[in-house]
Amino acid sequence: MVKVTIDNQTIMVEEGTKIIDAAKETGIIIPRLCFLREINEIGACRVCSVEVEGTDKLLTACNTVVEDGMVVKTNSPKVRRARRTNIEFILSQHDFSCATCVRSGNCSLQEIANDLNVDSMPYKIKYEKRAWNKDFPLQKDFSKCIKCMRCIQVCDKIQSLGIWDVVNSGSRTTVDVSHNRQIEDADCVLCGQCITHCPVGSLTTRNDTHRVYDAIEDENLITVVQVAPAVRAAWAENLNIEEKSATPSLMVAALKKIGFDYVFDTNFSADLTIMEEANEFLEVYTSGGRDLPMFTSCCPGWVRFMKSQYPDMVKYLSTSKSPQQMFGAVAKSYYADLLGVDANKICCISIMPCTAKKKEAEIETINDTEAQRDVDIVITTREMEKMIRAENLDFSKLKEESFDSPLGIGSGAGVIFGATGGVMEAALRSAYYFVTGKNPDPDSFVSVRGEEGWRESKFSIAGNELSVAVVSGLRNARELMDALIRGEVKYDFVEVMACPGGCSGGGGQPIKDGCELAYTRANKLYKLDKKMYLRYSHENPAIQKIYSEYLGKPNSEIAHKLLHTDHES
Ligand code: HC0
Ligand code: SF4
Repeated sequence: MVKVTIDNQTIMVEEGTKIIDAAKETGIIIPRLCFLREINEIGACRVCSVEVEGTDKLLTACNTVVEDGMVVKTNSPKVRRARRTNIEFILSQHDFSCATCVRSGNCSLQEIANDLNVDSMPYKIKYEKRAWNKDFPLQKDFSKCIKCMRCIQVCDKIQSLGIWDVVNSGSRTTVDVSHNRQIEDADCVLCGQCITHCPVGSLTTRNDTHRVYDAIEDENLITVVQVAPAVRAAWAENLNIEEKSATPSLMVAALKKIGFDYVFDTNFSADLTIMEEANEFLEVYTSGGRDLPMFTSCCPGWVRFMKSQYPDMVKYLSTSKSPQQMFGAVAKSYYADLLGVDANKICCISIMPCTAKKKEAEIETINDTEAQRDVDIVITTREMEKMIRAENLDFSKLKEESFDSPLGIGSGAGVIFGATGGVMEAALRSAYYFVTGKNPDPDSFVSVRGEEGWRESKFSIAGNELSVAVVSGLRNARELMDALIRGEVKYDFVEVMACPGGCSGGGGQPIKDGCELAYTRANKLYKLDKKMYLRYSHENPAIQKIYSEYLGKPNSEIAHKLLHTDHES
């Protein structure tokens, strides 16, 4: 232990503690901008500067380790002046048109500038302008980049992709796509982790809300919206609604106010995915002779990763489409028939916690052969939040509403898709039933849950030994793939989600700078599952009905046409 005095308060802390953490123990939160714990502790923004007795220079609290006897001042006049100047420098290279910025009200730079009472700009403002492909789901605005390096580090350390790098020098230094590539050629998987870790509005998602409004206004279109599992765990985080009131049913009510004709649930098609994927897995497993596992394919970030990093392994992906795409395919066939309308009258909109889903919906070969898109428009949870805000609702007066039927009926197994391990757990609940004819205890497979980036479990179902793995975060996925290829590990079934923690930590989710909320949200999903009457995908009556009336059985010819895809084409 070492002794440190911070703002006249002396405490003992463990050796190796950083000043920023020691200060926290004394109740002082040192402001920070570029800091991301264990990912970006480089002191680039110098906002966390502090005075240390015996040194003339100010030191950065995020990466300076305390020494025995150190005396630190975290808010002296010298510190305040330096912080202010640093922020003014950063602002001098930043387009601070806050009123039109997507991060206004949720921007760490805006907040710190306000906290430091920056009320005028002593420096000339000059920011970088560069072109960007406006159609790409991930958008970069160079005029707002503050060169904090977070995106570079998250992409490199968490996702092992290295899409971003520092370019140019001197006052023109900025962050751009690495190796002089265009973003669309750079193997970006669109997980959006750089967006959720950007402290300002430099990295954002393409705004598709205008297209949604146009569809709602178009009297010739029927708007059918699906809401992904993980959205319900996060939708109200930045909406100032008490947590216990922020139910999925209140979210449905808010969506109805926006004017969608039908509000449905991706949980329905998550259940459908389980029917197809669990049966596909059992077919692969029982046919034997395979030395490699079947991989889940519902995360488009992971599928993009597989295609660019391990193209020879793409054939091991499940051919089942993701729930998002299955929903669209069913909405424009089965549901169009139920409504008695032409499929082209239906505009299918998804609300997803994900940036990559925007691109998944655009993959030509994923769509049904009738030359129409399964899903027409994808917006993220954050875009939905903006649309809800625009309704000016008094949530205390808003009455809860249920999802519409039948594509709004989902099981608890569908709900947990939004957490890492959820697809595996849901698939095992039903695979057990398909093999034995009996339901397992719904909590039989909870060992696949957890916060480790790479987890393994073994199960025995009717004498069949199953070895499964669950991975989230692409660095973990890369390690697993390399270990599989080297023959160091062997699994039958592997679930991969690109975002750490799965979709609940997705790149389209609400941003709370500095907070990693994936597992808090996952726990909300587990609680919802636990409370549900339906906990097995195969018991969902709407699923049983669509098979008896339309699809026949899992993996039938029509199921294949609508619900499966060839990732290699
Ligand atoms: Fe997910 Fe999904 S669980 S990928 O994270 O499978 O986006 O929530 O909608 O499609 O269901 C995202 C979330 C989904 C899909 C589902 C899967
Ligand atoms: Fe999208 Fe979920 Fe995959 Fe992240 S984990 S890329 S949010 S589907």
